[in-house]
Amino acid sequence: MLKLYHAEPVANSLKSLIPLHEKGLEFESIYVDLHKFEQHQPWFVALNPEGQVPVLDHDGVIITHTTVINEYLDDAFPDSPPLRPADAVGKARMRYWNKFVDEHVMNYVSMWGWHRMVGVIARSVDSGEFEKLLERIPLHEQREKWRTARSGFSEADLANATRKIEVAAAKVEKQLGEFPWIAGDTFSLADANFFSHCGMMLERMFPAIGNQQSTPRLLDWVARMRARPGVAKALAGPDKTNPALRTFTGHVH
Ligand SMILES: N[C@@H](CCC(=O)N[C@@H](CS)C(=O)NCC(=O)O)C(=O)O
Repeated sequence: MLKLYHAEPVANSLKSLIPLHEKGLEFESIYVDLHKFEQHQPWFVALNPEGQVPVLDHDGVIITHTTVINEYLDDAFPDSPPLRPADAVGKARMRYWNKFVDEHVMNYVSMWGWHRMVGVIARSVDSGEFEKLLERIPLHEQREKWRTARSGFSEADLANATRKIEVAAAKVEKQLGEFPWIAGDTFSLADANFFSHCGMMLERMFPAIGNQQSTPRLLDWVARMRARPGVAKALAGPDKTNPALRTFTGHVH
């Protein structure tokens, strides 16, 4: 029995929902409400001591961290459509792009998301209550991120994040001039990764970076990603994002 504990279909939660749907695997979807800080509740921290989503439970075996979860799903279910290239070169290319997204993209798009969205949520909690919430956050880095989201990220950090996103968009645009999918001729976990962390929200969040003039191939790839039945199913999951804040995500409603 497979269970996925996840939040809205965006970023890390979407990144692991996509392979589950692309592989056509049956799983129990357990929504964790980040707006209510459920990820820091004792029941959830008992499951994942890092207090973050998503978490995969496969017959009682707990797997965390999306890149690990996604490779695990492909290893554990070899009879459903593979999501990694079959050859060694393709596999290496896919791992290279996953590493690139994990190290050079995810945190920078996330910083802007936290600046524009999570900051609003963090500021809606009064300061005494907020300090109590912080005490429950297990990871030092996440505690600091929540604190900074409330007070505001620095202009220098935000400018650096924008620069990283510009570099990433140009790099993927170039790659898509050589191959139809990020790691080569077939859809792979690298596509799920870049789409969830950057591609799906690029045009809405960063119109000066992602647009028909600068990144036409990337936008065509986003449309091809959305047209995949597995990706469309993953995107249709529960979404409690405040509609007023949705402009900043890649959700199309
Ligand atoms: N490296 C982890 C990162 C997980 C992560 O950052 N999850 C976010 C959601 S996108 C989260 O749980 N944020 C809530 C929090 O940290 O309080 C992974 O790949 O799964």
